[in-house]
Amino acid sequence: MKTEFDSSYMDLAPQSHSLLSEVLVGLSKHQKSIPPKFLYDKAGSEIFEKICDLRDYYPTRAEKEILQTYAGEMAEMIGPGALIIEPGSGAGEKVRYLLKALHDPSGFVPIEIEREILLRMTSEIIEEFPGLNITPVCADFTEMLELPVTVGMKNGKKVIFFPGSTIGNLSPGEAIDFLVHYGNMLESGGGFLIGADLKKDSSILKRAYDDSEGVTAEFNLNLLRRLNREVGASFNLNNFEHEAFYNEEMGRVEMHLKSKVPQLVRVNRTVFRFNEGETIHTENSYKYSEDEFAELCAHAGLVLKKYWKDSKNLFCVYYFEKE
Ligand code: AVI
Repeated sequence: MKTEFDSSYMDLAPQSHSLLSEVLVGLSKHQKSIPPKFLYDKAGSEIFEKICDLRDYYPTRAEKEILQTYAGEMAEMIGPGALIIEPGSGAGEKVRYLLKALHDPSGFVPIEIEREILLRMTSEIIEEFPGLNITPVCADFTEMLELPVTVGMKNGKKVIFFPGSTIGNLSPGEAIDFLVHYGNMLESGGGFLIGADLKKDSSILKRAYDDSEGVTAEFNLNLLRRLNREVGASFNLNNFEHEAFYNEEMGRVEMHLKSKVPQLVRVNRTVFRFNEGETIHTENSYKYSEDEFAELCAHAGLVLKKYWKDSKNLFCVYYFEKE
């Protein structure tokens, strides 16, 4: 059967043994932790979409305002015939602002771990942008996959689009590794268009990550539900609670799951002890000033060309070029 897009890269997603082994390693640490990427199973991704619409959660609204207002300027900087690569593309809502504004884009390469979401978004984009060459890649973008150099290749400049402040969920060291790795896919002069959350009053941050409707709590606790289902764990969700706070010294919001009682929990064949008040660290969300972010990216050989902020100065979208 003839497909309307290149489907050669639809099977690079990891299997569930990676979930079990990474969880066993994380729960064996002194500060128990689980990598944040595991928050996004199908249910988690749906809850995250609800978070994005919350009044208390400002980043999505602020970034959309920036894209709506300045996509034309961004397109001018990028130039005609560009190939857009988007790691962790999700439902692909934000890239549409960019694709609409770009002059004759040559292609789009979304990279997304959730196959169903990727397929839905691919067919929507095909319909909305007829003639655009689209190469969906079903993979975990944090695994530093090697995309064959030929993926989606045409003549224009390649630009990595990384919105949503997902870069803030990586430690600064991981963020540099990520930028270097993806930067290797670009020629000199290729670009990065990155959305990153700005530092601000901690009360605004607290509200955004511990919202009054309890949706973020549900998002965090869903991780335990996933582990019960997928790797034979015995978490009692009533015995854990969501915790989120701004760690001023580290410049990051931390999300934890806190044990309300002393308890034993089985994960597959291993039993873990939790003291009352002990936590599993599930996510960091780093916040950067404009200068801090430009300095971070300079470590990966990227030169800041321009940045745009929303009207309330909450969020920033940066355009960098590879040296
Ligand atoms: C996906 N990421 C950028 C979100 C953030 O703001 O760090 C994830 C999130 N966690 C809780 N709320 C939103």
